[in-house]
Amino acid sequence: MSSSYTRSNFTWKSVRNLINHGETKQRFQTSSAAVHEPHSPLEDFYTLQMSRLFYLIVFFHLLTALLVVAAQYYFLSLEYPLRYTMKTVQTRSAVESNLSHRRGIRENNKHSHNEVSKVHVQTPRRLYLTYQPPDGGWNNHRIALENALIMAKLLNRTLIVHPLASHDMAIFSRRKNLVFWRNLEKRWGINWVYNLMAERDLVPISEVLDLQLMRRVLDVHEVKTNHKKFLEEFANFKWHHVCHSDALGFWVDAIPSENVSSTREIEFVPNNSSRSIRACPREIERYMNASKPVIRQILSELKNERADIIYLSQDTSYKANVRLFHKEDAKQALQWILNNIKFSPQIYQKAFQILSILPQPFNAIHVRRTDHKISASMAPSHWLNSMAQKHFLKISAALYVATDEPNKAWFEPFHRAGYQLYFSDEFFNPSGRSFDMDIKGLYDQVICIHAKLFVGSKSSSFSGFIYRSRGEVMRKDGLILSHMPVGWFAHKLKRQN
Ligand SMILES: Nc1nc2c(ncn2[C@@H]2O[C@H](COP(=O)(O)OP(=O)(O)O)[C@@H](O)[C@H]2O)c(=O)[nH]1
Ligand SMILES: [Mg+2]
Repeated sequence: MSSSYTRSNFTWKSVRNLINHGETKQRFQTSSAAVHEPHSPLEDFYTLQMSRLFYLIVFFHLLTALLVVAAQYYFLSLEYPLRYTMKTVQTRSAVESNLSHRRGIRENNKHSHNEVSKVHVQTPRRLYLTYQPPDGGWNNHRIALENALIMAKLLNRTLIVHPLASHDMAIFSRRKNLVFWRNLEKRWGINWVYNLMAERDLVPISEVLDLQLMRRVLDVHEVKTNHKKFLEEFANFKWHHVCHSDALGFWVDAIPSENVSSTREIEFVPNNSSRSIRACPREIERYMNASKPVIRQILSELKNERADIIYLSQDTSYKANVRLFHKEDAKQALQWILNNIKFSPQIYQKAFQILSILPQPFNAIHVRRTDHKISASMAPSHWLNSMAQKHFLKISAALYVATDEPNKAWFEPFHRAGYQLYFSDEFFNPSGRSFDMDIKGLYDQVICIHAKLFVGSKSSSFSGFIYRSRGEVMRKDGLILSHMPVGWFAHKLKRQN
């Protein structure tokens, strides 16, 4: 038989054909039959090459499969504690004994994992609640923290707080590897940009918020590492993951049994954004045909939970929309937030320095641009009209502009309308770090809070915090309805930053 695979027509396609059509087998049979039939040495040579190629292909397939499994294992370890992975018990003990905040007193670190767990259940210990920080700016993170604070307080658990991530770096990283993040999201849910952020792009939250103040409400434990390291360090604790999407419903502290029927009257506007629909795929599937809103009760669902850490995963905390059943409890929860979520003294100090240089009186605006779809589509006339309606120029021509818009020429129409503009760039020494913009934003917020008049950007949580701190909010029944994540059960629930 003459070889149909000469050197010139030997291609990958021919190899595939060989494998697909079983010709390899034939070829081998042909070669063994050749003991009796004369054949050319060239034919033997090609037969040998083909069989080597075949094994090489099988080897590469196996290697690829192994790599895929290893990659999945790696990404799982980022979302779930390593307890679920193959880390040895010895490694766990080593990690745990390094934690300054470890639970109870352990006499013997050489217990097996099960023995250790038993000791924990019996030992009086600190119970924690924490949240997945959302991929987003600092005020998005603040909202996640505020909701978690209320839930931790209701459950009498220590709140674990996390560093803030550079918004610029998060956007850069997302745009650069969009396909990668989308694939991760499809498989494992959202917020991967935050989870994989390097520590150099994070700021400890104690540098931004006054944790002393927060500790007046509840016990707070601060994490300063990135999220991946945090998950690893707490890996041998017992975790309880909770996932909730505001496409389905919201949280309430507890509904007394005699009031269950009142839930039918509740007005709920589901969040049908693609982000809310992508979050918590299992819950979305589970409650697909359930009547909406799906109301989850914090106390009955979580009060008796014995896990060391309750983890509000994906956007659960950011979009929790916590409602309190009794109006007085809702008022109390609002006070926990209003009185105890404030900037750190060092932020106020620097912001007040800038304030002392500004002409008095002055007005302010917040113009949200860059990645904010709603505000970025608006022209200067939008802000000019709002300012005219509030008679800004009657108070002062001095206008402080808080903005993420890098192109200052965009503000030319404001000059022409008679305003004298001040930007934080004039007062800020950049450090060259990725979060300069965010730090500048904090000073911007304090200054806007202290301006005579203020106009912000619609649907921006950055503006929302300014409005709330200025007391410019919608009120009803002695409660705040806007720019406040928690509220009263009886009020219509429509999310607003
Ligand atoms: N310096 C500065 N940064 C801003 C301003 N507006 C937005 N940013 C940046 O954009 C991020 C805004 O995200 P976030 O605080 O979540 O507010 P939101 O996206 O508007 O709801 C901030 O962390 C800043 O990095 C501003 O007026 N000044
Ligand atoms: Mg944001």
